[in-house]
Amino acid sequence: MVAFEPAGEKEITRAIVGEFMKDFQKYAESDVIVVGGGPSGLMAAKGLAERGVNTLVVERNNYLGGGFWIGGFLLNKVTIRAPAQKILDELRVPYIESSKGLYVADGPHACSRLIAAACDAGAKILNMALIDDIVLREKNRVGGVVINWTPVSTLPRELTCVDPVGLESKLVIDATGHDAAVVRLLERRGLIRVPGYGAMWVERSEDLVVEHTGEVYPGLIVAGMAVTTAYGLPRMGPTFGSMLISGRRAAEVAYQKLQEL
Ligand code: 48F
Repeated sequence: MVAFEPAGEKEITRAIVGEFMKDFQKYAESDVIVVGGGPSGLMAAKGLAERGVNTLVVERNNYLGGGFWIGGFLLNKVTIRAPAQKILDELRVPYIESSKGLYVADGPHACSRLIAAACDAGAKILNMALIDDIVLREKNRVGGVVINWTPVSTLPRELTCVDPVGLESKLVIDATGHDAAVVRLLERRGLIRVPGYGAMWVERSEDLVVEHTGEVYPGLIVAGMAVTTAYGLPRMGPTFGSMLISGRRAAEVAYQKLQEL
């Protein structure tokens, strides 16, 4: 027989609310907010948190990982082209070489290890929260994001109107995948032109994504597939090497910018 400690409903509720609010108080102001918890966002958050940067990941779903669980066509094998398999080595994800320089791993294994690595590094995660708008400061520099609970976005306006809340940060990273949701918010305000991503061409896309990862607008860094949308680059389909390397690069760029602020 197992005898559990006598903690009831009220203690459980207080534990959840108390700890959540402690984090929320602190992360109302972060060094970096990463929007989107897919492979690029998680790599960016991991890289920053490892350097001691206060990093908050805002993710609209109740899970993390984005497209990294499934390798395409509902099949859960993920592919990675060299040299990105070195990141799988660092994450201790097993893989096989399927053809020269092309590696295959199990999506759930790779994705869960990456999530754990970002959390182990100290990145904080806010789930079920959607980016609703952007905070702009002097000279229209990005200074944070406006968020609302994901379920609020599905409520009919005539039923209720729930104001969002604002979070401040020194930098924001748009890692929202094809949507490039933060970049699109700037476009909506006429501050940036967004060409949208081009047709599939993996051998060109991966190199270009890494090359273009960086500050797309003052205070806003773009990573992962959002880079293709922001710069009109070809899409790449189901391969993830450049997502991981782009996320790592976004962390390096953000860290450098933080030193200069
Ligand atoms: O789509 P996603 O995995 O983006 P990524 O890191 O990787 C792309 C690949 O998965 C794949 C590909 C290349 O391999 O073509 O698509 O660039 O993860 C994006 C995350 O952002 C969240 C979304 O739920 C997902 O977890 N997200 C998207 N829009 C918002 C958001 C938003 N407005 N607010 C908060 N989270």
